[in-house]
Amino acid sequence: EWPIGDETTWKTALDANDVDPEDAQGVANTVVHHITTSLARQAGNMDTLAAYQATALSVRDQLIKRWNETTTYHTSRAPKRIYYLSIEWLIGRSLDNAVLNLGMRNTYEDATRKLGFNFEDLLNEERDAALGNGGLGRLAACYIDSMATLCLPGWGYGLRYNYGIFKQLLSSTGEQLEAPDPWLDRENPWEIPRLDVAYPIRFYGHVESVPNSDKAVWQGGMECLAVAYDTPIPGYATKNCANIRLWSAKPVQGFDLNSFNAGNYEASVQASSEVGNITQVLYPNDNMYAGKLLRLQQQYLWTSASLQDILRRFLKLDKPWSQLSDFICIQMNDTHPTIAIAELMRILVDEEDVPYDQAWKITTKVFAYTNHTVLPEALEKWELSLFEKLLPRHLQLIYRINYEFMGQVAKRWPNDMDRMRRMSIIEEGTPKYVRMAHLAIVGSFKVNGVAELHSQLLQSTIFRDFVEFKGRDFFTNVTNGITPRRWVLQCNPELAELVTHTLGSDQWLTNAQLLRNLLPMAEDVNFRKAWDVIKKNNKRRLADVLEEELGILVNVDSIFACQIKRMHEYKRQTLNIFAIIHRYMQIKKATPEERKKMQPWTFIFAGKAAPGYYIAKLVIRLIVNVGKVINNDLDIGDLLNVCFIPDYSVSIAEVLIPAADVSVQISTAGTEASGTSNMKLAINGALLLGTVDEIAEDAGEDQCFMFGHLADQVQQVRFNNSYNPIPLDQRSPELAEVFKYIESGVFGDAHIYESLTKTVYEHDYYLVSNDFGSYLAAQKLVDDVWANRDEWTKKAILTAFAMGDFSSDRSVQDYADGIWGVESERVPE
Ligand code: GL4
Repeated sequence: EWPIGDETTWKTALDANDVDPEDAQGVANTVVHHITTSLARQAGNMDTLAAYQATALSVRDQLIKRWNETTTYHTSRAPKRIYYLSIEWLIGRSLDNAVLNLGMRNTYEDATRKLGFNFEDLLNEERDAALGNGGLGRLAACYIDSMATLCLPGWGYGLRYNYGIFKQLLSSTGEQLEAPDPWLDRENPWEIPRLDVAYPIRFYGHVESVPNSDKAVWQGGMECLAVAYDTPIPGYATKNCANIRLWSAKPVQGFDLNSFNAGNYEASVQASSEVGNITQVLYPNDNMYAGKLLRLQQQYLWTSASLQDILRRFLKLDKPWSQLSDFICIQMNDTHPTIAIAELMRILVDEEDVPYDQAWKITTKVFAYTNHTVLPEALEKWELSLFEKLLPRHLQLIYRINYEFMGQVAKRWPNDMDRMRRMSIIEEGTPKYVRMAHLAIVGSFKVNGVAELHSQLLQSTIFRDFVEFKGRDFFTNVTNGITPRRWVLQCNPELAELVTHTLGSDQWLTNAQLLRNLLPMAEDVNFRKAWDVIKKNNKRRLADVLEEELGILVNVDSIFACQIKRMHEYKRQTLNIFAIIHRYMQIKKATPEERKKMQPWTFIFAGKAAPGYYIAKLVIRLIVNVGKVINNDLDIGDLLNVCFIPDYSVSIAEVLIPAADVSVQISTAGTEASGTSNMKLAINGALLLGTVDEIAEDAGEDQCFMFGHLADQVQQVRFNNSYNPIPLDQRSPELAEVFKYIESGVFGDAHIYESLTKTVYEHDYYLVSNDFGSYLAAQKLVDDVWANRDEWTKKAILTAFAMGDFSSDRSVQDYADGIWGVESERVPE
């Protein structure tokens, strides 16, 4: 039944907004509509930025329509919903991705050409939405794409930072400089402000208990609002459209009326500036915990607002609290939203009058937690005094949760004080800490790691006690994945076309396992030729960028070896740059005859270092300065180039990844939870040069160049390095030579790098010296295969088409089946 007004008028108006996806004139009409109305511009007063904005607004209209249909459909069906809470969303650009997913890429290209613009130019006007650091944030972006494509009733929740990850600049001496990323300075066409969707959030204050009840009253302190901004995320080949709801902090009142009336104007606006800080900037740490109050404020604002929003939707269903977990599941992307467990308890107990025990039963059926790292320095633990100041009621609830939990542990293992101390949510000591991972495990119904090896390590190391307590089934694995839409179709259109043409359909884009059917094409000469042409085109495109942006001329017939990821000691960019220096030394020593037999390489690095991470920044400096020497050494011809591309981003990755021949994945075994750049590189035909990880298993070890100590050997070697050290020239004579070369001052003042080489000379925690020889040997194998180009191409094809398992559609389906218990709800055509 039509809800309001005249049905015919409504429906005619709705139909009038429809655009035929094939109709370029129709699309042009909508673009011009936005040019003249939304932008208040005219044909004579246009530039590519305005054309981009109008095009984006036209696409956004399409998205909103689908968004509306999806929400209406899901509301009517009332299915179980999944909410994905991630403090980072590393989306990148949206225009190309949106028109591809809508199946309107060609129509938009036509329409904008007819209006006098080149579509590629428009795409380049868009700024990246860079609300993330690296793998963790990009994973969330891939997952929401898959949730939309699989038609799952799901939303993402995050924070609308005014500043995304910093812009990385390089000084003339190769040092990283950080500049802000004011990505919202230009209007963001991809977001829909929902100023009416705002929830109150409290910080600080005090708690009064309510006699004879579990309840308490939390009051006073500072109150602010979390305001919603929605980003619609279209699925591929479906009308379904998911949503990322991002919260922005806003003062409750613009200013404090009392101070204002008292004539103190400055004080009257002060409160609003403290609140405004909360969603100002993304913390730029990856795999590194910082412990800042503002970060805890971010976490609480985001999780509290998200929960209030989720519960409001649930309450409309008019179901009892006991059925909460039949209708919602909340996936916590790492421990950042863990405070949600205490917040749900607070809402149920204090506000909804649910008795404590019942509330705990309800709560522990709702949450699931994904762990993304075993690095101890990345595990969140809040200083108790800071926590208590900001969230006094939550600390009380955590004490009670821990009390009951410790009681269970004591019952199972009487008098095992050491076990209790290890497992407690509160870390005793001076100072005391709240361990967020422990709270996440105790409050969840399922915990998962992100790769086979990582999940095993979790269970045998940091969560070992919890495995004994909860049982094996409580822990599971969901291997990470990447979306083939952005990471093949969008970034490598020629390869996508070859695949679609050869398979006779584009179904591989939603069923990546179909790629396996192309494995036999490795033996097909014509296919290999077509493959090589595409790779060469992509390499040329990248070479042009390197020339334009960095002034470095590279040899497009060289091996393009990419190490593109955050700068971190465990990822061992050091190993790579030291090996490059070694290679350079070999070339310098070689006779002209010997040089003729050497294979040419171009090493490409990109990645940011956390601003406070001194050693990681030093590594950048070394890479840049080594590059300067090598790239300007005319004597070595084009046998070797080294490029550091500044300000790595999703958009830069889209150019780099299709051009790579070799994917450099050389973290110390067992430290990288589940690399995802390796998946993107492999599916675009780069061969893996790396330490153990599961891509090797899947692609078949034959296709990869593996090296280095295995995860189960690392502890012992590490122990020896620290306690029974042998001098570096015995551990690795080659590396000792490289260090001497650095110390001779070839790459600038040697003492600059002392603190870096010292980490290897001394404890070498990451086994750089122990793996150096075998890394060189693995590169030698790469040389040999490259010498036989046909064999190379075969391996590349076999690698790429074995990647079906690493589609994020597979990952998300695993979550849906194994953890969330949600089902596809496709909007009818
Ligand atoms: C990370 C892991 O380091 C990375 O291997 C993984 O791909 C990613 C997503 O699961 O999560 N953990 C942290 S912390 N940052 C990451 O990127």
